[in-house]
Amino acid sequence: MNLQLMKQAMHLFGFDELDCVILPFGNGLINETWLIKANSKKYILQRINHYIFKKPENIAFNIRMLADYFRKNFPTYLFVSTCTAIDGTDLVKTKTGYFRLFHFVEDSHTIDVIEDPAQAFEAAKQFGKFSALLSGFKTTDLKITLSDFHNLSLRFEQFEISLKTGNSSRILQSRNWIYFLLQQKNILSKYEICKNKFKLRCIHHDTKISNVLFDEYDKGMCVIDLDTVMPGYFISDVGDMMRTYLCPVGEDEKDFSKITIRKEFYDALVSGYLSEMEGELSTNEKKHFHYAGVFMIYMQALRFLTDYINEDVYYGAKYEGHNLIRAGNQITLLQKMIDFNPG
Ligand code: GN1
Ligand code: MG
Repeated sequence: MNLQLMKQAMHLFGFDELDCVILPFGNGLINETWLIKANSKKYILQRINHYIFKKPENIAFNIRMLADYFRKNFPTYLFVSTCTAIDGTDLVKTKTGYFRLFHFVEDSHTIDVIEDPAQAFEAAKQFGKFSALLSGFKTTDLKITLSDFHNLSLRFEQFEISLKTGNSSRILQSRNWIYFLLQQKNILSKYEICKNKFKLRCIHHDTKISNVLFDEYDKGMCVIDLDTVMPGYFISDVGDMMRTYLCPVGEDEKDFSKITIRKEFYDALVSGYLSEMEGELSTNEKKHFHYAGVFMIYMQALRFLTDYINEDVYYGAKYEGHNLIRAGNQITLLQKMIDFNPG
């Protein structure tokens, strides 16, 4: 994107655009992020993808409400809130979309690839802490920023629709994986039975490792990227951690022989999460840790394959067949997760 457009956004936050050094930052698939250096301080500027988040003001509303709640009830909790623009809002609208700005948390860093079980423990502890501290918050006060985001029934339905309306040569090309995913429909049946027994909580819904800030000693500081904080079930957060922490390679890896489940990371993740959520989760919920992983990996495999069949309209593709690779990667991981015995 044209640097001038980000500079215009910074201007609306009261910065002299000539003072701003702008660098691309992070690797999210949906929003765009930059690191800004200005007045010898660092900031994070983000443009919200408003084709996906159709009401970005709902995100801003939720972040404000959460910030107020933490300030009042847990003043020492590190909550990364947004900077206020000149017009008093925390979300500015320009011709090219909606921008918001965060202070960069000094002495913090993020991790892109998880290499040590201690990092899994720390991250899971931070996501657990986030939901545990918010257990007194009225979940339904949160606005829905993406409806049915982790509703597996809907994701399955969208997959079925793509099989009727999607690109027919891509359907033919993916037939083995389509068949595999249709055969795993028992994961959906289990979700439909279980979900009503799980408590509706404040759930982050995007618990990948790069959404945790670590300090210089590699201790977790807090969670970031709060766009999808909504009422939900713990299986979303625990499951997405399993999807992204247990395997030594990420969802873009083409060599599927590298896909494995690392038990020591599983154990660290579960104990990190329980170190904050033990007293919150019901006995029934605690029996569903392994299922959480299966649930989220299945959903992501369905989403990637649906997008491939629909010609990459949602995730985009860096090369022809990218979403097919991602789907195959997640299907391989799903099979490994199903076979994995946590002991
Ligand atoms: C998207 O943009 P990013 O990378 O934070 C997606 C997640 C997927 C993830 C897969 C709003 O997250 O649900 O798990 O890609 N977010 C949205 O990499 O769809
Ligand atoms: Mg995200």
